Amino acid sequence: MSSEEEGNITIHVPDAPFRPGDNPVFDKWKWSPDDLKKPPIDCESEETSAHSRGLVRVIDDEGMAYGDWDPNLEYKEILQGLKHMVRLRIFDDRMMKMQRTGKLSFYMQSLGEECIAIAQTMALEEQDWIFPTYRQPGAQFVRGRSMVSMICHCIGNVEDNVKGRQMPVHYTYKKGRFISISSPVGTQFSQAVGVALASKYKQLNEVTITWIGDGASAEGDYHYGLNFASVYKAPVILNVVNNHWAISTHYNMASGSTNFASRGLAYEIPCFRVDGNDFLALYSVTKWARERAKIGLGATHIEILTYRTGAHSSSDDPSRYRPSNEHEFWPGGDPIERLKIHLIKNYDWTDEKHLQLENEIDAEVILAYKEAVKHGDLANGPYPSSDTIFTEVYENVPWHLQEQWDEMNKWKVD
Ligand SMILES: Cc1ncc(C[n+]2csc(CCOP(=O)(O)OP(=O)(O)O)c2C)c(N)n1
Ligand SMILES: [Mg+2]
Repeated sequence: MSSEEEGNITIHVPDAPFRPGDNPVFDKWKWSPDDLKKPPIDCESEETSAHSRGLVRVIDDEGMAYGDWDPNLEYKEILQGLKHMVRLRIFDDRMMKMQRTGKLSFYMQSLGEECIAIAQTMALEEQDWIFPTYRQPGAQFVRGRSMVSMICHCIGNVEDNVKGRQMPVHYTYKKGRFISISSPVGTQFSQAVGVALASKYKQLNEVTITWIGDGASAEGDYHYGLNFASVYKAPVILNVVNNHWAISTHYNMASGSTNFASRGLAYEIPCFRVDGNDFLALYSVTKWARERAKIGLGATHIEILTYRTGAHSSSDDPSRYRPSNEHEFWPGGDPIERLKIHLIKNYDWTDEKHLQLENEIDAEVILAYKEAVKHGDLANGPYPSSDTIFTEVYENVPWHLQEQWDEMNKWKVD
């Protein structure tokens, strides 16, 4: 008798719903922008129960914006959002090509997720703190970082602001309060709560935003963050980006529930599930969360529902583990296409203007790359000095590191 026949004692190990060769099917979305009203800013978490199980939307399938969550932004603000998103997509595309031709060692794209950090950072104030993952580089465009500086970092040349100490795309941008991305996933979640508490302690009008992936939300860091935010009412916006995949692992391995948003209700934190490819919905929910944090009512928890259209990184080949066309079936569509259609239908935007924008940005990226390599390319440098392994960590270098530094200097060639 097999163990299954003896009783239900085998461990259930979920598999992805679709594998290469399968025809992916997603349920058609049943939510429209009219479905969910904005709760009062001082609501109890329970009042967001429907919001956590439904989907906050503003832009419908035809590109029209309506409903209680419509932030009623001016045309120029929405256009600014579109420009940042197009900039990120073209930047990513060029950098991926640089990686493929050996000019960068590693790269990670935000393909299909460009909307998230851009819309949300635009909804914040400039003094607010950003604790990103590698999938939110777009926040830096909103905060004014130059592409040249970003490329210098990705190459690891002498102008890399982190002096070659980080992997490529593990940006940090002090002026924009964009905290260093860390390779161990999830660490930023509890750090963000700590910084938010520091802001509150100092009575500063600062809010902190952070993101974690569906996969990393299976880690303790996620729950520590939620718990501290709940207990101390930290002014923090806690986002889980559910893009369906954690490298090759489907989200059904990260949570036994298909809903990530409502997990925050157990911590009595208001929770929303938001269409992650809807610029206006993301902007609006983030504004709501910032307002609530600002008046001292604490954290908001948001599931951002999206789909990772690209590979996990330049080292990944998703055709090995999922249907290559799966993203085409995702009901959320493409964030840039959706905002573009919204602008064409409602404002002065046209396909021609969009194409011109793409061409301009492409030229801007090429120029930025040429400028960046003046400070060193991957093959030839110049690179940051090897001394930077030892500098800027301790005020006084401890003896055991000094010993290693001296040893290194004996062999040094740079
Ligand atoms: C603590 C830790 N475990 C494992 C890894 C390897 N790793 C890097 S990214 C990743 C997947 C993360 O997926 P998810 O959290 O869903 O974020 P996404 O890449 O989808 O944005 C894994 C397992 C890591 N970097 N750190
Ligand atoms: Mg993921």
